[in-house]
Amino acid sequence: MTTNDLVGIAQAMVADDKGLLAIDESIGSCNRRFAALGIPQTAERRRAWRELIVTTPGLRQSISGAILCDETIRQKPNGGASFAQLLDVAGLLVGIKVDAGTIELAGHPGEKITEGLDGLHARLGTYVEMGARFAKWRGVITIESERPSRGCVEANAHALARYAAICQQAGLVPIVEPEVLMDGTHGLTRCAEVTEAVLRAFFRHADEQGVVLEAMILKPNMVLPGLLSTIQEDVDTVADATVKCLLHTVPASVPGIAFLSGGQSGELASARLNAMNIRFRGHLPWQLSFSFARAIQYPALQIWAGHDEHVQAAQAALMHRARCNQAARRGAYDATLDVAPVAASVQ
Ligand code: 5MM
Repeated sequence: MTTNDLVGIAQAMVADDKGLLAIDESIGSCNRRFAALGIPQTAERRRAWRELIVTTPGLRQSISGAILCDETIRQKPNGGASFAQLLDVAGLLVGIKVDAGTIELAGHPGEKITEGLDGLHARLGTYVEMGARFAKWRGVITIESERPSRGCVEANAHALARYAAICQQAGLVPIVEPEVLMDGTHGLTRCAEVTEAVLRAFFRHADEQGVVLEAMILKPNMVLPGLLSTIQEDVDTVADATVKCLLHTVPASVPGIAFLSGGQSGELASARLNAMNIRFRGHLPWQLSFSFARAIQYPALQIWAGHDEHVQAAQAALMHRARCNQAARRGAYDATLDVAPVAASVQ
């Protein structure tokens, strides 16, 4: 895989107003979401849910690629082909989450560092053989009165940059996901300050580690007030603050920015992405896209609820959210039409 090949894959990941579908929840995260809906927390039900998603008819019209987790890429869907083969047949690029999750950052109580750099190059080789074309690593940053610390921001930025360089060496396009969490009472301005600091630190480390910016995708949070903030700014204010933050920090060589949804509702995530594209499309150096998990998977997961007889209705709901987000990339999302049409038909 040459650097030019990687650049081509990165561009394809954000081409044609499509976006990425994150179905890479770790076993623990997936089980938590299943438990809330009374779905059995088994490898078989996790496989069935992921198979429902990747076999959704027409997914390729709105989605360029899907991010799997280690369990899923090794599972065999019912038809016998691998998930990577299913995605390939469906016309989607195969991605893989390669971080090993977060632990408490030593010396920084309450803050997290992401693990997984040891042995990463060898693991990536296995994923390439399985059909993966891109990878993903998430760093987690919390906002509180004295947090994040400089040590936490620097450690996570360094890990993300090392991961990205190793991916490119192994022939995978890295998705770099530094997530500033929405949890807390902080306001929009504080989120903007922290997000700017985190992105600045990442691109400084990326430069030092030799990351080819043209061959990566950034997956940041939007700039939002904390969930418990008493002031919740409107969609246009969020759009302006987010784009301003990105213009301050993200080099023009990066081909695309694919947002995480972070716990926003599907409708709000679409509306905010839509507002960014209405206000700035054609005036930005990078594509503004999406790499949502919850904001695409809900309400399809609620409709499915673990029942095979609900598969078609759940796929229709999933496709609806995928189309809404593609429309948002064009600045053509109409929130007044965003009623999940199949939800009422499921008991
Ligand atoms: C922030 O989470 C990522 C995007 O999902 P949302 O759009 O729902 O915020 C997501 O890709 C996440 O990184 C994966 O689900 C893996 O998370 P865990 O914690 O399960 O490793």
